Amino acid sequence: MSKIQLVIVGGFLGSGKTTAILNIANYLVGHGKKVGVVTNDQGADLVDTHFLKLKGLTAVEVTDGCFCCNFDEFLDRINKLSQLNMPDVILAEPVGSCTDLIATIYKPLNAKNIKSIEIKPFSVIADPKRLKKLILDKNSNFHSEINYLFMKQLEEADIIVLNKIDLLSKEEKDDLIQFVKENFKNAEVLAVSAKENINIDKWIEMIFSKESAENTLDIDYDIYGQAEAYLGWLNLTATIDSETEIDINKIISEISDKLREEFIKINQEIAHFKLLTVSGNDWAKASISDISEQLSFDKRAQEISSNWDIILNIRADMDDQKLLEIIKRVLQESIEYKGGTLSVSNIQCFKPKQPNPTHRIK
Ligand SMILES: Nc1nc2c(ncn2[C@@H]2O[C@H](COP(=O)(O)OP(=O)(O)OP(=O)(O)O)[C@@H](O)[C@H]2O)c(=O)[nH]1
Ligand SMILES: [Mg+2]
Repeated sequence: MSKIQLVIVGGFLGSGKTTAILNIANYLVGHGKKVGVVTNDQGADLVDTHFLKLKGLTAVEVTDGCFCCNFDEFLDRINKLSQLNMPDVILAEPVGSCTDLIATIYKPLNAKNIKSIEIKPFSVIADPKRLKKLILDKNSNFHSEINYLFMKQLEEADIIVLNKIDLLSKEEKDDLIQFVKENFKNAEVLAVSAKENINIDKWIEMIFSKESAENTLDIDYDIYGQAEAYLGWLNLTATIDSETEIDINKIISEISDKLREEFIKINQEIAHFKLLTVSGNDWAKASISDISEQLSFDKRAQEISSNWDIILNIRADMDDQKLLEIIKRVLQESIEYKGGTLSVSNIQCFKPKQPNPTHRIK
């Protein structure tokens, strides 16, 4: 029996992991491979899992903590995917606040000597604008511990994938590639656009032709834990009902405009805000991965409807209770004051716990 190839795609919140995974999966499926995806989050009710399923992929999730702290659940999901569709390739997306995966996933998996799995090199995606703000210009609103986490994520990469190059000039792109090459000498560096499908084939070739160097990070878990603790986390599922038909694209834009205004007012940074709405077969998805940037729609709804399911995930450098207060106000102003009814079925709001990996092998 041939081995399942396990491809892990990490990187900071909002860097483009899910977009890239979708593109890699489409490419592989187009080349006759069977693919499964494992998503991951500190909470439940994930935009990513729903989105990938809407796109026709088989996706399962590890919730309520990162892969490293839920190693057995991670293995269990790989087994589940094997039973569901015997994939040739499993693409796994660790939560964007997680690092140290070589020591906590790669090495433990190898130590277990699981015959059915072959683990491929570790790709870490970087959003170039965030990279510039955090490391090059050092002018981000994030706490310095979050910058540390961002750096550590890149340090352990076998392949650093500079994403979103469609948003850069040639000069900006060349400067950033040079910077990454000079500062992260252990990694291969590749510039791509996951959204515009630029260089995804080159990346896939790199993933399947190389092995991980498995360089264990030198990392201070107190700083790493503090970085995670600074991140307010909010996952919400709800339905919006109205007596009249709703243009959900307009509501999504209003929610995000108000949210950005609130963050700009208090000078705090969003790591990633993403929202998925579904009504029958129609759906919309949008996200903000930096307060200085406008909302970006991955897909707009095609129709108007009086009833929408909504999943909202937000991660920000903000106290969780303050984040909850802001979200409640924003939703009230964008939905309830406009005559809609918001019925919340689940809401989780917290700070991630101190990372405590199941295994850590230096
Ligand atoms: N312009 C541009 N936008 C991109 C690209 N890749 C991703 N995005 C956008 O960036 C936003 C975040 O992308 P995701 O794929 O959700 O990022 P992620 O890393 O999975 O985010 P988390 O799971 O929350 O950590 C979305 O709005 C994407 O459409 C790209 O290559 N170019
Ligand atoms: Mg994602």
